[in-house]
Amino acid sequence: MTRGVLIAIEGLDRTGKTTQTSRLLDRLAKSGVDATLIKFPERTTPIGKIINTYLTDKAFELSDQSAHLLFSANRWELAEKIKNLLEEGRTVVLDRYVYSGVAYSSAKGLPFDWCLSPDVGLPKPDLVLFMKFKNEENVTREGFGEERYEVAEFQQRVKTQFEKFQNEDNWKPIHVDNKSIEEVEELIWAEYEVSNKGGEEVTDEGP
Ligand code: DGP
Ligand code: NA
Ligand code: NA
Repeated sequence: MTRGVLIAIEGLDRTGKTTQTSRLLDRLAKSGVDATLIKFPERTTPIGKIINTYLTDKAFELSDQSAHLLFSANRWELAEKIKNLLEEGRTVVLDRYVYSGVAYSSAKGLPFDWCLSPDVGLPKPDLVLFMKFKNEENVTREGFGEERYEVAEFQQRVKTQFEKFQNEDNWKPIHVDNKSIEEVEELIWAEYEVSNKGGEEVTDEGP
């Protein structure tokens, strides 16, 4: 059986990732692809509950290193599930992944390679769709500022760290400036189709 495709959607806060991951899921379902959505941080697991408190309660103190390792551990909580889904041939869509892990923590000043190391060994995405804004439009979106990292100046530093991944072979920027939700959906679908053609088996003849 062909292994499923692993897709991650990445970007700063309030850039439309959650809207677009759910649209991608709908679209995959309509084209007959069995896909599962996993959102990181997954706030309902034992470690995810601590992360949720950290993000929503600005008085909850945790060293930057501890926070970093918890976010990574949260991905490891789901690693086996992701691997199994892919082995069963299912497509898995991730709303944030290791790239957020490195970008947010290295933006605080932790060394980039140190940030990467606890995530080594997690399943590697075939495709990373990076929601890319030229301007900092995200900071003016409704709800911005509610959680710990939603501070304009910090988002700018996270953006700089995310861009260090731009030469990775799986990295595809989605230029979202001035685009409607529908237009962004089309851009994402087009990237999915291009990447999927590369790995697809040609089966135009019956068995
Ligand atoms: P979200 O639920 O997608 O809005 O994510 C919550 C916040 O957590 C958001 O500001 C991004 C941040 N975040 C996500 N993953 C990680 C991570 O692995 N490490 C750190 N430090 N922050 C992360
Ligand atoms: Na957020
Ligand atoms: Na989100």
